[in-house]
Order: sequence, then structure tokens, then C-alpha cells
Amino acid sequence: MPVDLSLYLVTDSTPAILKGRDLCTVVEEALKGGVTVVQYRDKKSDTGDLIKTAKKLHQITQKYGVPLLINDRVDVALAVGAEGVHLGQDDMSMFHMFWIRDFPAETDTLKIADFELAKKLLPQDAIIGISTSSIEEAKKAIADGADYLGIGTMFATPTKTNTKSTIGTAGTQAILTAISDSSVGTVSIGGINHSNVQRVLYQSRSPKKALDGVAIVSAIVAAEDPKASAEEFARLIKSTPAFALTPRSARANEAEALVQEVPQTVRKMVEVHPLVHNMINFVVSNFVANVALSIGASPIMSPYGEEATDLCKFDGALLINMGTLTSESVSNYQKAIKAYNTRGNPVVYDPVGAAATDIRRKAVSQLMAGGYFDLIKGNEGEIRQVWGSGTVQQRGVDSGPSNLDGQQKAALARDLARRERNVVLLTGPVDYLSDGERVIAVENGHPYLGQVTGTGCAIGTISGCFLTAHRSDKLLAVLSGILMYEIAAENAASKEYVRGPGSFVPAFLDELYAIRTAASKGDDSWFVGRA
Ligand code: 3NM
Ligand code: MG
Repeated sequence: MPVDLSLYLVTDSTPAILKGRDLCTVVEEALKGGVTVVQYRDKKSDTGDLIKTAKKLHQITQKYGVPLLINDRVDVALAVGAEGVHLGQDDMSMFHMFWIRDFPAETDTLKIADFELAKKLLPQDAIIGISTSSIEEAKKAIADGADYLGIGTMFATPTKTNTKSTIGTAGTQAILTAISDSSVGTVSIGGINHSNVQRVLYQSRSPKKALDGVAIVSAIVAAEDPKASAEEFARLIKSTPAFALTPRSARANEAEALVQEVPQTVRKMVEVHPLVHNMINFVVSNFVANVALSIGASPIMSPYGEEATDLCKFDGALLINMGTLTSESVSNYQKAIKAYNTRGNPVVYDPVGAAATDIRRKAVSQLMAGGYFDLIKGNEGEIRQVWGSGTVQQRGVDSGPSNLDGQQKAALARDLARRERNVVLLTGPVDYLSDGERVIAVENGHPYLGQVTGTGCAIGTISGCFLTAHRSDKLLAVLSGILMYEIAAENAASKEYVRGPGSFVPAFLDELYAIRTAASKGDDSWFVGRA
């Protein structure tokens, strides 16, 4: 009988998590809230106490028709008639077969025999789950005959600090891809809470295999109200995240059809008059704010993460540009990203100098683990760093040369977008834009753009404005922003009075303003024959 793994509760009896409450009461509350499977995990109590508690728990879980699994202890599972066990890779030697007299005494033998022995001793229909954190472990567990895999550690968590590796959504996706022809059940574990559960399910998904559920310890057991917490998890698990890409059916002449939609997308953006919240470097702040004003958006420059709780309520986007990173930036970004993700308002990530220093490389990993970005925008080096920050098994472009050709750049943008299930813009002389399916190369623009600070950063801000106004197709939204921007740059550079970067800047703002004014009147002539 297949188990419903969707909301998998793992218990914890440590005082910091249980906070003096009775474990059985907490578990019953969680069951009322909709937990679909319970694992009794207690690494400290002695066998007598384990059996006593497991018995009580089993009476409760049976009332709710939910299976009870015992962590590590086949003996305890047998003693109370639990529905199964969960075995960890590192727990393989912790076997306590106290009544099997002829059981071999060598630890090595115990380790090897663990799974097989559990299979042999437990009833035929018992559920056996295995912890896995790599493709190899997952494949081995499937070959052994595991019913489901606990895949982790998703995010670093204070609940279990001795975890082997933090694999994130990208690592989880790599495992799911590698085992996609197996029907084995899968749950993700580690640091999952209300604010990230939808992203965990959404971003871990591989084309042919998705997670069946999430395993939770502290976000339910340590919650003020475990029932309410479980209910909220159940609701979130069932619903599509607000930031999800809209599934599209493929069309013929895709690129041409898409380009034709650009002028109306620009009109829409001007109409919406989006707010754009910039957490941006101080070098370009003024220029970028002026660009946003010129295109008809409302910029606010705020590095203060807590302000996002209010700012995210407007029809607008968040831009994270880590060009002048400080010791406080990452925690501020994370607060803001969480607010916008929860609201479903777009977030753009510009990982400026991503590979430049240790601090920045670490910031990239933290941010990639900490939220969903509708768009990641960067140059080749930055996008490569982002790509490398989240893989269990690096592949493809990682091993390639450091200077990618056009085709490799297009593939990198596409692979990252596919993995993160978002849109990626890899900038350069030719910009590559992808949503994981479509890849578009944009060759508009002018060399003066490279001679003025902030012209690259402004693309992040502009993209945020367009993503706000046009949510049904993120790729089209970003494409429209780039084309408006680069056509304005071409127009500005062609003015007689523009002699270099200095005179280019005011002309550029004027041309952005001119396109915005035309668009607001429904005039699309600025676009005809330009892209
Ligand atoms: N196993 P929380 S992480 C029990 O990675 C456990 O295998 C993990 O706790 C693994 O939901 C973990 O409070 C703890 O973060 C998960
Ligand atoms: Mg274990």
C-alpha cells in the first residue's frame, strides 16, 4: 500500500524543541492538523522508554489512520507493531537486536546486513525508508528495495548539525533526475518551514520526478500551535506558489510571435507604474533611480530588509544587487526576499562580482538557498558562479573553458533557468535570455553602455518593473525590458550632440522617457523594425 508522504512529521524529544510539552500531545495535535506519516525519532532514550513511548504514539497514529515509523530501531518497531522503520546512513551500526542470540557480533557485518535484516525481520508490508544525500546513496537504497528515500539535508538546520552535506533544491533535483525511472517515494528533509516549503517542492522538481512530500521536525514540533502549523503546511503543499512559471504550450514561430508582443508589454508596464524596491550598490544608485523614473516606474532605494514587509504590499518588484556587499547585506536581503516570495511579487537577483571573493561566493550560496528569484541576471563569470553554487554533481559547462562561446552561453543560461525554474539573463555583447525552454539572443544596444557605470545594473531594475507588469510570461517581460532599454541606447547614441559617455547619459534618459511617453499614448512606432 503506498504511503501518503506529503506531510511527514519527524519527532524530537530534546527540550529545546519539545519545550516541556508532552510528545504524544504534540503529535496528536499535528495529526489533527493533517500530518500524513509520523516518524518517532529519539536517539537518547533507552529501549524500555522507547517502547513505552512508541506504544502510546502508535495508539494515537492508528486513531488517525496514519503510519508510524521508528527511527533506526527495528526492534522497537517490532515490539510495538509499528508500520515500519526509517534508517539513516550513519545509523547503520546502531542495531539493537537484543533477542536474536545468533546475531553476528561484528559491527561491520551489522552495517552491511542492516537493511536486509530489517527487511527480513519486519512484516512483508512494512515500510522501510532510507536517508540519502547523494545520487549513489539513492541508487543503492532503491536497489536494496527501500519504499521511500529521505533526501537531505535540504537546508542547514539547528535540529541536526551533524549532517553530511547541504544539498539544496539543486542537489535534490539532481538526485530526482538520476532516479526518475524508479517509483520509489521521496521526501525532502532539513530546515523546511512555511516560508520555503512551496519553493522546496517547486524548485526540486525534475522533469520526470517530483518530491512526494516534506519531512518536518522543528517547524511543527517546536511550533506554538502544532495543529495550526501542520494545517498551514498542508495548505501550502496543495497550492501552487505565487511565483510559479505559467505552463505554456509551445507555439510555432515562437521567437517572432514573442517579439511582436513586446510593444504591448511595454505599454502595460507604463500603465501599471510599478514600484521597484532596489537593494543596490551605492555606486549606481542615483543613475538607476533615474532610469526607473524615466521608464515610468517608482524607484525606492532601501537596503533595510525589514522595510520589505511594507514595501512588498505594493504592485512592485525587489532587486537584489550585491555590488557593494557589507557584513549586514545578506541577512537584509534574506528578510526582503522572504517578504516578496511570500507575497508572490517578483525578485530579481544581480550577483555582482559573484566569484570575486570568498565572501561573495558564500553570499551567492546563502542567497540561492534562501529564496526564489524570478530572474537571475549576470555576466558569464557571475552566472557560472551561481550555477556552481548549487550542484551536487557539477556537469556540462562547469568543466568547460572559462570563456564560453555563444552556444555554451546559451546552454548555461538555459540549464540554470531549467534548474532554478526561473528566467536567466546572461549579459555580454550578446545577451542570452532563457526560461529553461526558450533561449533568445539579443544583439541590440550600443558600446557607450559599457562606458557608463550602472547601465548593467539598471537592467535588473527595469526587469523587475516588467516582471511586475507582465506575470504570465516572465521571459517576454524581461525581453521587453531589455529591448526598450537597448533601443533607447541606440537612439541616444545616434544623436548628433552625443560625443561620448558623458553626453550619452542625459540623451539615454531622454530616449527612455520618449519611448515611455509614446507607449503611454499607444504609439508603437519606436519598435517597428528595431529588434
Ligand atoms: N535528518 P528541521 S535533517 C532528522 O539531513 C533530520 O538527514 C536530516 O529538522 C537529514 O525540520 C534533520 O527542524 C532535521 O530542520 C530536520
Ligand atoms: Mg537516523
